[in-house]
Amino acid sequence: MEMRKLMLGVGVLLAAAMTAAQAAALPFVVNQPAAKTAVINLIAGDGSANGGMNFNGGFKGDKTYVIPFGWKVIVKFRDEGVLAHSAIVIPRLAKLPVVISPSQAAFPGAFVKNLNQGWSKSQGVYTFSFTANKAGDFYIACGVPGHALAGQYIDLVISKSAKAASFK
Ligand SMILES: [Cu+2]
Repeated sequence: MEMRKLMLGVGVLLAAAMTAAQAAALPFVVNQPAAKTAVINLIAGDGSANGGMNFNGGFKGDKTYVIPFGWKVIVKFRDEGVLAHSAIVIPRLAKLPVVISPSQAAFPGAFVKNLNQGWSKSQGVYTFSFTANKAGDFYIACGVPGHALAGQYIDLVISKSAKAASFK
């Protein structure tokens, strides 16, 4: 009986360790060309870059997602940081506002629920999707007040010439 409990405990620990390792190894983008779909793993607070105010370690537009025009984009957002964060796709603004509202989304539904409050690590993954039916340059920005202004945004390019989605 005790041995059985111990074995169960070890199993739970192994499962937890595997989940953490899998999260660390998540690809930032997965192409599904036959379905013209890109699955994006968008991780807020991924390491200490910009005081944790980053996506996939990028900030102030120093990293870029490229998506082929017309593809469906499925964004799997998670927060690995200490602070609550969120995300919204917005047009590239010359000056980022302190507060971003869901009505500023460049595509219908292209934002994390509780945009201004944010989404914490304990809430797990939040998935949203949109169709990249406008070519051009956009930002993926955090919607928690002040975060985008502090640099928590990366670039998103919707390209008529790209054949696959990428992140770099
Ligand atoms: Cu944030």
